[in-house]
Amino acid sequence: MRGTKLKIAVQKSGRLSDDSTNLLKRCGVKFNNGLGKLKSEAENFPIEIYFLRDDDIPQYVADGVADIGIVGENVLAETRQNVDSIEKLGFGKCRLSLAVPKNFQYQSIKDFEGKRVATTYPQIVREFFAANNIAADIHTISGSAEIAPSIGLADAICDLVSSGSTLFTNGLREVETVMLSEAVLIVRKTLSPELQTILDKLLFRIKSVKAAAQNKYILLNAPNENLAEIIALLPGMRSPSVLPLADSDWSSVHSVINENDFWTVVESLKSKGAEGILVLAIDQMIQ
Ligand code: PRT
Ligand code: ZN
Repeated sequence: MRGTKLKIAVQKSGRLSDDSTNLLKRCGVKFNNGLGKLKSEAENFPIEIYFLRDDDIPQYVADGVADIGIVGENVLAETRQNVDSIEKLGFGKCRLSLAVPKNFQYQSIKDFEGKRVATTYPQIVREFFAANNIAADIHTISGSAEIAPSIGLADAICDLVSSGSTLFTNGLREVETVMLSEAVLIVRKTLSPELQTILDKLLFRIKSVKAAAQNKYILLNAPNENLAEIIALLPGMRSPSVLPLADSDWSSVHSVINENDFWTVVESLKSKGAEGILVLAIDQMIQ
């Protein structure tokens, strides 16, 4: 494809890589992301994909090497580049937390006063302590913060946590959450009108994919005597579709429900006599 292209930076290999490329693919963008590729051109959408280390993405976007990027909010906060974060993407969820050895008698954040804290996020941690009026000694390390206390390098750490099992296996206990994070779409400060048009199209698709992921399509058979109550349980996008069944005492009801309410709604539907409940994933949801 010729003409103006929007350049998007995604993580080359790591925790955000698969989710980032899958998101683009679900937006209908076709490209080849074969191993070792640094750059790929989409076949059917005016974008070019750059595969980079996550820490470099904010700066590349700020400098205009890329127009947009997908990166964790933690990396964005640490690198403090002048870019706009325009959409949360719902994956790469984690938290940046302070953790102490299990035998540390922790009572409050004041216990960090004068302590050595190892982290790969010095800027965020420094700001957090400053905001809480704590003078701690921050040791910047480049990785594996969780081993710092056991080798005597620090009294505590500040690192990303998702399941908590890394902290647990290293004899550490999470005591304070410094920030919550997930992957976000970042954009450089000024885009030409052509690039903005491409971004608006992509963003529209991203929002549809996100909405679809949060919702399910549900079909069921409802006894007509309870139809009103069953419809009330299923608000749908506007309202549920109701079709007559060959058996005149029953109707088929189609609707969309939010994943979070899913099990509660299904239980209520069953208690109202709903049968043959089918639940389907939605590919895209255009709103
Ligand atoms: O090579 P590159 O620099 O691109 O990658 P990277 O090694 O710096 O980053 P990567 O791939 O590990 O993480 C990319 C992004 O994923 C992070 O910036 C976060 O936004 C997000 N993310 C989500 C996480 C985690 N969850 C996570 N659990 N990043 C790292 N971890 C690590 C954490 O540092 C700790 O070592 O996983 C361990 C803890 O996990 P649990 O499940 O044991 O608690
Ligand atoms: Zn990194």
